[in-house]
Amino acid sequence: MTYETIRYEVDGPVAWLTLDRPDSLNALTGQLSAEAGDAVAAAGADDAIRCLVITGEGRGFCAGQDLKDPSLGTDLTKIDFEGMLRRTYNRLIVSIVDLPKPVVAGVNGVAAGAGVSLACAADVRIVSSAASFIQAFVKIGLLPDSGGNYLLPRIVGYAKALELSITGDRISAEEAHRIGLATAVVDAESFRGELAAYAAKLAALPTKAIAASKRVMRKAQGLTLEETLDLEAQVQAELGATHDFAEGIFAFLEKRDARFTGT
Ligand code: LHQ
Repeated sequence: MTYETIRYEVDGPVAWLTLDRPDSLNALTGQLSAEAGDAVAAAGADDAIRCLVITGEGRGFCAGQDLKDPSLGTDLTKIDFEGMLRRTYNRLIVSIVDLPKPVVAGVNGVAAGAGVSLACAADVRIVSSAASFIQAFVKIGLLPDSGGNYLLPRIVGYAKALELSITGDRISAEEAHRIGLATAVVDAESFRGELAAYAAKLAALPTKAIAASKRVMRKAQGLTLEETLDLEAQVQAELGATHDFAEGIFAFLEKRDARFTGT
């Protein structure tokens, strides 16, 4: 697929998916969602990729749905919300959450509406000091979508997620960090370098163990303690057969840094 609204670049073991519609603060169109979905799948299919970064070009991370997208039609009261969400956003969000490798949202600037959900679908959020978050849906009479009712409460807790969703108040990067939405806040000047360093750090870790943590912790949200213990025992047995487990043990015994390969 040729990309017109995103860029997909590979730098060693890290793939960079950059939303590339800076004039609209990287607002989402059907085309952008399709291209992003294709890029996420490409990162998933390439064993050499051990971390995916999702970030935005220009001063925005993602302003949510492009409210000027001609494909919405001329009569906005007639939007096929259900079909549109199922076809585009829903698939993209699940593909990111399910990606069996770490995903870093590099929140370079404002995230609004579905842009907040996109950031929440990543495993961690490295946030520029110039960024902010706004659950903008309520300002246009909608409820959070793209997983906003599932992901955000799991990150910041029910009360704060509900407050942000029903007020539509904008919060700063520092506030996002205080409530646990931002994993780290980085000075805007050094953002790109620190984001790359964070991604490189994740890419050097045992990828299969990370994939297992993502899968099991998500699944455990709907399991009992006993079911979770069972699942952990089963998946730990699988990880025990990986190269990276053996390498981790040898490195510990030999008092050296481990060289994980993601296998
Ligand atoms: C935009 C947008 C945008 C187009 C900024 N669209 N151009 C799912 C299914 C179906 C339909 C509906 O929605 C959904 C899910 C959703 O995501 S709903 C939420 C949609 N997003 C919003 O409501 C956010 C709208 N944007 C804003 O509130 C502000 O732009 C924010 C707070 C993000 C940033 O404010 P500022 O920093 O003051 O920037 P700005 O407003 O001046 O925007 C810069 C440009 O970007 C401007 O264009 P212009 O040609 O005037 O310079 C905006 O029109 C454009 N832009 N967001 N979502």
